[in-house]
Formats: sequence, C-alpha cells, structure tokens
Amino acid sequence: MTLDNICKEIKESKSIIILAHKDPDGDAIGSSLAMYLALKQINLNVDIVMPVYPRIYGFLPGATEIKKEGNSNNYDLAIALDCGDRGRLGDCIEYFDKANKTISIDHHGTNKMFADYNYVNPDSCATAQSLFVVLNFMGINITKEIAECLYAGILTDTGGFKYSSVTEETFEIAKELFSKGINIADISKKMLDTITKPQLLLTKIAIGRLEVLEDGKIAFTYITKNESEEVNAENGDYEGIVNYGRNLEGVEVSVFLRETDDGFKVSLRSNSYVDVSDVALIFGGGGHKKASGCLINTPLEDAKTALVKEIKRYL
Ligand SMILES: [Mn+2]
Repeated sequence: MTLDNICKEIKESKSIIILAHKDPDGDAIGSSLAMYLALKQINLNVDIVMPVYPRIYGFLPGATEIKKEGNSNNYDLAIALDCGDRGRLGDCIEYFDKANKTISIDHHGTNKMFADYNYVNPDSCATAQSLFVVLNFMGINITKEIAECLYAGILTDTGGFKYSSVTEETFEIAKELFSKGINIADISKKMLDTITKPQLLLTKIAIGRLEVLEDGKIAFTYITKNESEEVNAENGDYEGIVNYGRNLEGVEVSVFLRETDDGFKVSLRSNSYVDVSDVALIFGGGGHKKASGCLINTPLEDAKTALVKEIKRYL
C-alpha cells in the first residue's frame, strides 16, 4: 500500500528535500512546514526549499528554516507537497528530477501521478488534511507547531471552512489540531484577513476594471506587469483578488489574469456548476473543480477571448 511505501522510503532516506508548487499558498507552505517539522522530530536529515514565498506566512513555525536553494543536487528523496504537476515545481524541478526516489502528497484532482509514490486524495479539502493522515500513520507526535502548520493549510484551502470541499473529516481533524492548543483567532487573522499594502492597491485596480460578460455569468479582470512593478508587488499580493468577481451576484465563473515574464497567469473560480479544472486543462493547467489555474502566453485580448470561448461551453 502506498502509505506503507511512503513511510518506509522516508524513514530509510539519508537526505530529504521538501518541495511545494511555485508561488506557494498557505496550504503548500503549511503542509511543507508540517512535513519538515515532523521529519526533524524523528531526526532525519531534511531541507525545506522555496525560492520565494509570501512574507505574510513568515509567522508559521519553521518558516525561518526555509532555504532558497538546496545544499546538494542529489538528495536521496524528494517530497513534493500540494503539487499536481512536475512543471508546477518551477525552479525546484531539478532537485526533484535528480533525487533517487520521489513522493507526491497532494489533493488536486488533476494530479499527474508523477512521483514514484503518489498519495493523492482529490476528496481532501487540502494537502494538509491528507498529510495529517500520513503523519499519524508514521507515528509522528502532532505537536502544537505541527498542528499550527496543518491548520493554516486547511484554513487557506477551505477559505476558513467555507467551501464545499469541507467534510466531516475536516472538522474531526480541526478538532484534533485545536486540542494541541493552537491559537485559532490569531492564525485566522494572519492567514485570511491580513493583507499587504501592495495587495490592497492591486485589488483596487482589479476591481476598478472588472467587467461582467455573458449575461453577467463571467467576471473578468487583470493586472499588468507595469502595475505590479509600480506597487512593488510580491507573489502573495494577488491572493484573493479573483474572489471579488466570484462573489458578485449572478456570476458563475470569475477570471483573473496577471501578467508575468512567462505570460498571463490565469486564476479561475466557479460558484456552483462549472468545473474550472476542465477549462484550465485545455490551456495546460489544472486544479480543482471550483479553483484552478493555467498560464497563457498571448496578448491580453487573445487570452481573454480564448478563455471566455472555453468557459461559455460550460455555462
Ligand atoms: Mn492545496
């Protein structure tokens, strides 16, 4: 069984690198840190590597130990968390490809099963929820610090226990994590409510130009590279912008584009019946039914036309 293999591989590895998807969100970081703290607890030689991550997550236990790069190119084992696709590892793909063994722990329905061992549960609201099961299986003591990281991951991916991905198990796990003495109000405020100044300025621009298309069923907005540079935006500063369109009455799909050096990074959110992971897949991306993303390297108007055309088919 996969969990037995994962447990065995981890415990027998002499050097381990923990990786998550690029532009990591709260689930990617929370899960990676929980895994890092767990493996430290059983005295394994482990590194956690993220070239960049939003500084608002810097309060999480273990965050100060996140490295910008690994100290070798040949780890015994690479563990990818919250990552549905090799390509989503970004610059860290080399560590993954050169590791002797690889593990993926994830919850994306579009996961490509790209590791030697894949523990992927699309019914799980967050990778952190799946990881809770893995860590218990491994006999890890869920400390207050590990609980904080796992809770942060679940909180992010469920929007604060609000999404349809939340199950009875989610609350059962949250109860267990709560029992470790974590500060719920403090974590919620930092993970869900606190925004940076660039984030506020970008939100203002994006809302200012938000348009509704297709009889009010599609909300569309974007941020250009120039605008990002003007406000000194970092990766996490785009978090939540796509939700304004999604929350508008009558909207089924919200589309948010941000211009990067590689093209437009597209965020898609739906409210009830459109599976936006199907739309993202058409453009080489992936994700979940109600939250997905892809990259489109064309001029803005072409990207908009192509996306609206595909989304229309599902409306
Ligand atoms: Mn996730």
